[in-house]
Amino acid sequence: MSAAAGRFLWGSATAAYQCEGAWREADKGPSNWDVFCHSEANSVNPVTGDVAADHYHRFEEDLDLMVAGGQNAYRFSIAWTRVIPDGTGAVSEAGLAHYDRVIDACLARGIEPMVTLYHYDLPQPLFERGGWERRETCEAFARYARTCFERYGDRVRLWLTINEPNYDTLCSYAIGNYPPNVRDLDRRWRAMYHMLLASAHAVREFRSLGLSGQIGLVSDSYYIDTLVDDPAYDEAARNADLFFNRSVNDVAVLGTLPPEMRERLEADGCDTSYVLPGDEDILAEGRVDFLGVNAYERELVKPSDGSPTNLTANNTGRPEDNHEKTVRGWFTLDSDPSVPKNAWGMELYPRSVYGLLMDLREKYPDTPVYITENGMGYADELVDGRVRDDYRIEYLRGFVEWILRARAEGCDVRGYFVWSTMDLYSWINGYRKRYGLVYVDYGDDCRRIPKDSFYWYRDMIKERGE
Ligand code: BGP
Repeated sequence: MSAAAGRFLWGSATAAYQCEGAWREADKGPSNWDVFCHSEANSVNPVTGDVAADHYHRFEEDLDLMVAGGQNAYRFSIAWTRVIPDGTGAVSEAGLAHYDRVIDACLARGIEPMVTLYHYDLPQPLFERGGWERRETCEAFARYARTCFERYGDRVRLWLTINEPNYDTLCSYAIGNYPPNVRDLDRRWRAMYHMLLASAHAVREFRSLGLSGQIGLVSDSYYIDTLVDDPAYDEAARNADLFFNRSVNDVAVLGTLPPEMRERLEADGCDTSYVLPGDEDILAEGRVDFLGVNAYERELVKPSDGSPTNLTANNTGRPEDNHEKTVRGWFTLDSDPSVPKNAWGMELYPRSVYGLLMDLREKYPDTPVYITENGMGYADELVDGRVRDDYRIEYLRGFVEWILRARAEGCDVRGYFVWSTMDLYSWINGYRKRYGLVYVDYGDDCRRIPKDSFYWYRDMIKERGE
């Protein structure tokens, strides 16, 4: 039994491509993000994760800081391209050995490792053959997952299959700001379906090995809210819930596509021929033990007037740079002028997590939840050797309060992970947008400097931790 078993987990999170760097070290193969970042398509903030926060070389220092910060858990992802460099071929002993060292370094420090198998970075050869639009990727993922379970299953108690099927595919295939930069909802639903199927395959592999740990999926889930209480708004909220939440969570937790999902897609003229006979058994057997929830903001909606729904992403912090993509009339996004937002348009509304947890308890009463990400992006500045990020402390404190309240009222929440452990590459947002509890001075050899929020988190865990 690992050090933190049974305790509430207070940790922080990262993802391989965003922090490791070492993009060509040992046997590592290229991922879609390596290639995209080096291409002309990467034009909004044209930087790469080649070095990122150099976590590949500094994970021990980062784990030492986590210990100093009172944290008892670390969520990180394995780069598929280190373990199986081309996605489907030979397994790399060097790649496997790297994560042996990371996992062992966690355990030696009393830190519970929570391992994500897939966090946006797909081996480039699989990507070039159609990526998540193809079933072949599900099978390749199952093999990769099994390789990791066999190697680390004796030490890792908490596994996560795939990070954010909803948000990842929205960005990659609907908004089009992530590779492959497609704007086509049909292709988006297909890719997301295959991610969910791949997750179910991995869960089945996990079960077949009879390991003692638990396995979940990470879902970016939203408290769906309206400013007006009337039937038309309620319907918009139900549609948005299906679109953002149930399309992933019902599949992962209940093991089945919501029946109205397929009807709705077909009514929209979407092709659903990728759903094959026999899949329902795979999905049913691939139900998760727990749900990882990335909770940042709510989705505020109002009725659609029949015109297409706008989905927006902002990667620069400049409102004029919103990317928009339309969905066929399910709901319209609303805005509440009384709620503050950060520079990238994210609502700063901690109460949303309470509504979300209550909703998850109602829908999936037997499924424990971990908040696998929550954090605030800000263009932090290092002034006289210190980052005074009171804005972040206020946001995180609000979330912690509402989570603990939901827990006290019976929600089975078992852990909380701040995004992110240290500053890292923020996808298309580049490096200016920082989330870390620890500042990374990119101009000074990636020197680490704990921010005020790091100390606040340490003291809060001491006071509130169980
Ligand atoms: C989540 C992702 C993370 C992280 C975070 C912040 O959706 O799982 O990888 O990046 O969001 O988002 P961003 O960096 O785009 O601001």
